[in-house]
Amino acid sequence: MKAALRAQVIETPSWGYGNSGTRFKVFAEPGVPRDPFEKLDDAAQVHAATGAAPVVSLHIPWDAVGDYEALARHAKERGLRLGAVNANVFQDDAYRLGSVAHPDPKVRRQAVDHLLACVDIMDATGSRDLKLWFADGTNYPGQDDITGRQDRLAEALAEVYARLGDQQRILLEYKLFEPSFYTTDLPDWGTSYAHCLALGERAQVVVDTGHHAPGTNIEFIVAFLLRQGKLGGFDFNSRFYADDDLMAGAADPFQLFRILHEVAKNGGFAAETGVAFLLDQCHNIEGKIPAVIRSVMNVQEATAKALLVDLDALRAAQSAGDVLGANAVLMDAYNTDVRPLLAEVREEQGLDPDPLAAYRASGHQERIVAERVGGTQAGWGA
Ligand code: LRH
Ligand code: MN
Repeated sequence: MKAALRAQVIETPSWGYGNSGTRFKVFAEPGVPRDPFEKLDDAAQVHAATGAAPVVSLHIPWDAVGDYEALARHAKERGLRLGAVNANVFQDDAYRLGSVAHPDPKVRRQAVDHLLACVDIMDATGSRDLKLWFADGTNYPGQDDITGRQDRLAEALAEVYARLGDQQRILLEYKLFEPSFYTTDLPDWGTSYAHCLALGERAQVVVDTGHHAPGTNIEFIVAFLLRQGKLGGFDFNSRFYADDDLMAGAADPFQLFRILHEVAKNGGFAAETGVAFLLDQCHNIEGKIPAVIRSVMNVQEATAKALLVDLDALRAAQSAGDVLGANAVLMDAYNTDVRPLLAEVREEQGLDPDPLAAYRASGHQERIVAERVGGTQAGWGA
């Protein structure tokens, strides 16, 4: 168990260190990075404090630079590596009616060319995963042809899949709605799964915990995709209502535990299963670096509780039809305070048992507020 916790790798989002918020307001914060290099400097603080966040996912063009090898070197010098490359075909004016599913072949060409350019970036950064989320959809019945859009989406994905290198994957993310409000071309796990099956073994589904209808049993989706060998990764965050993108585990720690219980039980923590554990959050009103540290700690705590589940006792109760007994096995693990264990694991790794105290003591926050004056703070350009 301690070995699994020491080996845990959580991928933090470059955009989590920049300004991001809602359509109503994005609140800026002193000391925010002005470029991807400074975002990596902040990500390095999260890894230094937690020991569990050595990978940073990029978002293009938010993290566009002239020299991606230099960015990868900057990461390496700070004990980090560059993870998933997130494409962005949802902010260009051309994408009003969609990107890869747009009715106009010229716009589809523009979108596919961006996706192919992201694979070129992966070649430079050494990234394995091309993470694709499409805002594509319609707002009114009749606006466009539902199956026609699926054909266009499938054609675009096939072209990009063919371009992948041997060690590279497509992680296909779905989302119920927003910014499209009538149809979304990739609205749910089933649609993503079907497209991944059609593409091949190096196309897998991403489960963003904020992308489901209220009341959706996400751990069922996770268990099913793991059984099919089609779970590529997670975008962890939490929500009370919709795609709130709040800190992972903050709104519903029990759900995060139930999800990670299915991951643990179905071999999802084994490196060879290849599940990527990303955070995908917006820190509009809270301190960005402490928020990422807290989120990593929340995932660690849910993981430790999941690894504590007595699977033999659980299976025995399940096969005996002992409903309450089986439920009690899970609740015993969930109700166990794993913070002392995680503090011990950190101390054994030579880390401060309290990552947030370690960050406060680092002086990094004061330093970046003093140094990062002028220039344009990084944001998500929405
Ligand atoms: C879409 C999404 C996707 C990212 C974006 C930042 O809601 O979850 O993963 O590209 O957020
Ligand atoms: Mn996401």
